[in-house]
Amino acid sequence: MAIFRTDPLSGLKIDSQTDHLVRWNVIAALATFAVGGLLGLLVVLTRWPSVHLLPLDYYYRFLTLHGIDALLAWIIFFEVALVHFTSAALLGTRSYVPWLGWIAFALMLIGGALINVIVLMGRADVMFTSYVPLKADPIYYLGVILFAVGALLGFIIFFINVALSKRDGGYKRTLPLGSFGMLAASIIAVLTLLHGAAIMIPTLLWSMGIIGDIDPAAYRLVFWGLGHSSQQINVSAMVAVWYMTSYFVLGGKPLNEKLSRTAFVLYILFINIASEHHLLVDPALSNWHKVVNTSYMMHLAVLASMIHAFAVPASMEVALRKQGHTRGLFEWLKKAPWGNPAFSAIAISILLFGFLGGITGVIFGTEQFNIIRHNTIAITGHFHGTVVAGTTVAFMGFTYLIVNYVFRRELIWKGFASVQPYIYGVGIALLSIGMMSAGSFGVPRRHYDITFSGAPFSFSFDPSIDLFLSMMGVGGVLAVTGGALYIALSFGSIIWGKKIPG
Ligand code: HEM
Ligand SMILES: [Cu+2]
Repeated sequence: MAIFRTDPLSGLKIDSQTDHLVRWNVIAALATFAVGGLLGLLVVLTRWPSVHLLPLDYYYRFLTLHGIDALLAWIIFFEVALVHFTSAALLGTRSYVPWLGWIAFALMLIGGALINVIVLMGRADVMFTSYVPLKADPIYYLGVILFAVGALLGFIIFFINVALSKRDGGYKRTLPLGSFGMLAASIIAVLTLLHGAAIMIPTLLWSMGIIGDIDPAAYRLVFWGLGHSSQQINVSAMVAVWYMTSYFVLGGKPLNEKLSRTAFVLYILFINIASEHHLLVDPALSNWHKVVNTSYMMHLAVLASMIHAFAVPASMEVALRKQGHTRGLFEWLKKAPWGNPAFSAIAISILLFGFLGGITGVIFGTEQFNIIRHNTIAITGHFHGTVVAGTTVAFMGFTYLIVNYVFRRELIWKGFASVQPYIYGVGIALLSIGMMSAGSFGVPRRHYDITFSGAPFSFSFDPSIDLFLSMMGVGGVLAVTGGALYIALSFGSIIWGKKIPG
């Protein structure tokens, strides 16, 4: 028998299993984010030439783990929490297969732990992409596979819950938009994780010496079926969070639900095809192929983001005007709850995702431009604009709502909380713009020492490159400060926050 409670703040009907599954996945996400952020600090302090902190091998080791803990673990743990939230709590029905939720959680936890340990032991300095023929200890690939299988089960729970929820009257004809966005995310996740299995299982066998060798071009093609498509899980989940926050904080509803739903479908249809922007300089694929994929198909996925980026602010505007802020064109904007971190995080996420991530993605994904930006730190600047300034910031904001609705705690340190998204957002914006500017001067990504400082002919720096890498460094330190504040606020509230009755 499921035991339900009615949450006094959100009005949601939540059963106790869903409560626990959301809580533990969020706690794991916070923990991995803390480790990933600390490693990000060490890495950025190494790429900042005037600091150049870490020794050579630690730079690559920590870079590998930063990518894994921040991109894989933090984001996916949080997304699985969103799966449970949107397929049960948001529909007012229960978790139908909580045991599967715990198996998924355990697999992800074990897989994540294996990766962390083996990388820190120095046996898997292969960076996030683990391109062959760079070889890691088999334990590393095993960890990735266990984590991915856990995540796959986590996303499959979405389909099970939603199918059974309809029987119990959780929804009538269509899902609410927050759940619909996570439906898109879950469909893409299944496709993505199958690519992951297709490439990681042979690579595991190769590292064990069972398979002779793996063709690097084939590896890259299938890997990006995993690596890029998974970014569309992140974008869909982020947009679902945008819609849900507009609804929870302001009562905002999309003006044209059909349009918003269609935009999610565009993600499902076109994003996998657009994965080829990672392969634009690869000689193995033909030009025709690359151009059709990245200069045509990619724009259909981008169109979807543009629709959402107008639909969400429009839903906010209408809600605020309904509250009586109707003077002039922009009174609603002035009167928006800028001091509420759940709201401001979403506003920052929409703005930065559009300007830093989206626009640069379209540019760098075009074949001609890609030739001069590929493998420069400009690319790292681009994806810190998408998955950090966009997805991570949105998830931070939503954490504050989950602390209220699911952990049933008030936020501690409300003053700090109200500025946290701004600190993180400004930091990441500086980091990302610094990286993109340095990259446009040709600074490579994943490079320990671009001045070759110990060599007989080491050269001193171009002042403009130094300037932009310092901008990245300052932005990075600021972002880590905002990130640490987020961790302190979230854990602090979970432990010491005033209990919300109900
Ligand atoms: C807290 C602030 C953060 C800072 C200061 C930071 C800084 C950096 C730096 C300096 C690099 C290395 C660039 C290079 O040398 O090639 C990097 C790489 C990377 N970062 Fe971050 N980052 C942060 C947050 C994040 C987050 C939240 C995510 C994911 C959601 C993320 C995902 C990645 C990935 C995937 C890489 C590439 C790893 C690789 O090339 O193998 N970062 N980051
Ligand atoms: Cu991509």
